Amino acid sequence: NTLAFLGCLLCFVLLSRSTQAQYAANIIPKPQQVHSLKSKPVTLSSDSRIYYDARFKPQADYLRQLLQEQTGLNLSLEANGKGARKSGITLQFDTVTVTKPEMYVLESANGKVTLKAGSVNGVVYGIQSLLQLFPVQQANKVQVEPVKIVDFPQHGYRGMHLDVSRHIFPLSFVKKYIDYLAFHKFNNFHWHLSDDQGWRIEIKSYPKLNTVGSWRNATLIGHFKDKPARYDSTRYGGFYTQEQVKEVIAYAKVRGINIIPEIDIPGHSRATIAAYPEFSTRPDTTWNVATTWGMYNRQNNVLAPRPETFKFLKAVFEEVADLFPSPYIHIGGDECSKMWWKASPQAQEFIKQHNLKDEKGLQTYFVEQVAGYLSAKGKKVIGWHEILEGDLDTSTVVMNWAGDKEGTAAAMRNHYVIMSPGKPLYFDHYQTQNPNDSLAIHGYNPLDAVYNFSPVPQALQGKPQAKYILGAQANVWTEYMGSPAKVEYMVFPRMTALSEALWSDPGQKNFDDFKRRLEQNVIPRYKAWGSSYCTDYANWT
Ligand code: TNX
Repeated sequence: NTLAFLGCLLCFVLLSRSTQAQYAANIIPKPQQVHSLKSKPVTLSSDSRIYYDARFKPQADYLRQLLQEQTGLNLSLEANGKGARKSGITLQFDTVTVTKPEMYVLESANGKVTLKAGSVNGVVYGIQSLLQLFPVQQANKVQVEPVKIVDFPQHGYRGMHLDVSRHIFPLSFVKKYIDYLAFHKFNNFHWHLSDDQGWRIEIKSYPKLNTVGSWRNATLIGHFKDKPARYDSTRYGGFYTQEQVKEVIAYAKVRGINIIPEIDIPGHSRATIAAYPEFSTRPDTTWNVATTWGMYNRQNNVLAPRPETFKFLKAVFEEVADLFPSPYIHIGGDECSKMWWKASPQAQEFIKQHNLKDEKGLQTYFVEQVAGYLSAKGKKVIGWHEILEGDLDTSTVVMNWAGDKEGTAAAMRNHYVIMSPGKPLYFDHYQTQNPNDSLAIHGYNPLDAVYNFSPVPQALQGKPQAKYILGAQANVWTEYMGSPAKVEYMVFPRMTALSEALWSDPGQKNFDDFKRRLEQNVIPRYKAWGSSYCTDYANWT
């Protein structure tokens, strides 16, 4: 009797806990609305099915795969968007209940799970929340907590960047990185494909970009746990073929992620002029692919305004535009040192002939030429905020790596802006003040600063121009990240904090509650994914 009584008590405690939305209360990023429902948990077992609207077939496959990884259950699929006859999960197309972009409504009760969305992104986000309604490891029979979630993002552009020039990573890791983005409800992956230290995408019309520009004589040694990190002079490099790039694009598409490729011009072009010195201001000289990093003021990395350079840029950007479905292509534009143009009679002559004001005008000329090639392909341009040094038309989207002041200025000039301020969104900076931390670049961007970040600058709040702030992105420059493990260590858990800063209602932000959810819900997932992460994140704030 006593045993039976204790058993009942345990049942009661367990049931009442579940009506408090125990798991839903731990979801990251925090959903806009969570309502506990009075119902038993929904049981999924091997004969449950995934029902799907035909529009969401790839996402039904994606859900099946994630569910199998997390629980071992392998559910079969059935094309039927109206809903379950047996127990199961329905991915339903719905634009009546679902009224906002990227929104989803997830309900688990009375033996069924229904996920309503009007877009691929909405379904993907509902799937991520669904998988957080039960423990990270739960085998065979899955109990889904009874709950209704109504959810949509606070900001439309939620991005993560990865620099594959300073270090290239296996294709499998690029895909894993995209999985990380999908889990965190990001919708844009900014792929930094060219820089001084290496050209990383196959370009068929200019093959020396790959035979020469993709390789350098510098390899990072001891970059992660071992110190001190340093470069030696061994050969390093590689590039992604166009077939591989297509594979990644398709992989990202299923997960609701747009890929924005960046080819960085007219500065940061050392790998290009190493391959084709005729595009530099000193065509008679040979240049090596860069073996050190920095602003490169004194080392040439700038394209010269020659007819053959523009022919080259047209061909490259056309190949890139044909490959990537993204409506936006990133053309770089950052840190272009003007001294090489100042020192070049040919560049000076070009400035005069084209009635440009000065070197800044020449930079704008480059941007406008490329914008023209891209607009003929139906694409718009994104560039780092330095592109605003000249007069540009407002169709160009500004990616602002400086602070609120520059972001505000761009918005006041009626440019759409993606905020990506070095503080706190450069994840190549340190996240701890531990003197023994793995080598990173100057600067300290701790977890709480990332969590408390808000994309819309104070000065724009309440102003009509606030609408120009599309959202934000964190940048992962990889000068000291020579392996996937180091990248993971630098992005986790800061990426998790950023996901909430961009997705969730700012009125519900609470750093202590975030840390609790991080520890109870997300860190176990880093472990399940086999990912590195910084364990020191809380001790240095
Ligand atoms: C500046 S910010 C760069 C990158 C470096 C980074 C290091 C920007 C657009 N350019 O080339 O990798 O600093 O933090």
